[in-house]
Amino acid sequence: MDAISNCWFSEIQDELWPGQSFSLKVKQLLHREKSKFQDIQLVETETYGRCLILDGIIQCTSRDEFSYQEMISFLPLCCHPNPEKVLIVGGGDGGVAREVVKHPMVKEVHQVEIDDRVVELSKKYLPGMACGFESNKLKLTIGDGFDYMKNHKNEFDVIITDSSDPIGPAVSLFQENYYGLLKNALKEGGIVCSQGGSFWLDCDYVKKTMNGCGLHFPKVAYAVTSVPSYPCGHIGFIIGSLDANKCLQDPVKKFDPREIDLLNLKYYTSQIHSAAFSLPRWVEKHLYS
Ligand code: SPM
Repeated sequence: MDAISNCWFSEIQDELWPGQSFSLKVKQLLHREKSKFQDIQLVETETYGRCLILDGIIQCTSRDEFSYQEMISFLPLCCHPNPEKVLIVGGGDGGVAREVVKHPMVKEVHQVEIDDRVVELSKKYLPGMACGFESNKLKLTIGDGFDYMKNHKNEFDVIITDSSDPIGPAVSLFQENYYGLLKNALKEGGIVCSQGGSFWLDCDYVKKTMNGCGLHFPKVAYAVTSVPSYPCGHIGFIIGSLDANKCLQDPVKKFDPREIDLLNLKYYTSQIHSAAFSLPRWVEKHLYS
């Protein structure tokens, strides 16, 4: 946890990525505290801008955060024919909210985040992400995602789970019963998208999570994006649809280059959407056979 030494922060996590560690050179520790839920650090780095670290794990850096936030948002939104009402679980830095509110069909966004300190510190130190909280489409609730969903049935078109990694309390967001709750909170034809881990780190865990999702959703797929500040330089998303005939690889909403510019998207395009589902042969076999 105290991984800043000689101006380098090293992301050491022996359970999730044993024997490897990504490091960033730190210019300044901006803030550190222990909230009710976790250890929170904000650092200014030499080459990745500002970085949010929770319990010793990098959540986002201002240099590459858009590739994660755009993809976890636009992959499910563009698969849905009319994503009017969206729920975000987690996402305390505001980056996913920033992306979701951009979508022209989205009318209402609800977000439930457990740690108000992550929200407040992101407003102070990560304004480029926390601007998502300023939208008048957004209603933020501080609370537990599980409890929230127990009280919301048949309400949402799309639910995005922007969680930290499956260690400690976040483990529950990768389990089969969580997908059961998600299903109940969705309207007919609804779509979910969750942080789904990396196939390089633990392909069995990705498959296990997809199988859990598959017990409740007739269509499940895994897509990837490139994030240099995450271990192995990439991360995946697990996407589930209640529409058994949905082809998740083909976006129903396609943006032309002019719209992509207007939406200020830097990573997501309709071509990237489809490409994200193309996996190396061994991964494809492992996950789908
Ligand atoms: N809004 C950004 C929050 C990021 N949530 C995901 C963080 C994952 C960090 N670890 C990546 C490890 C890959 N398995």
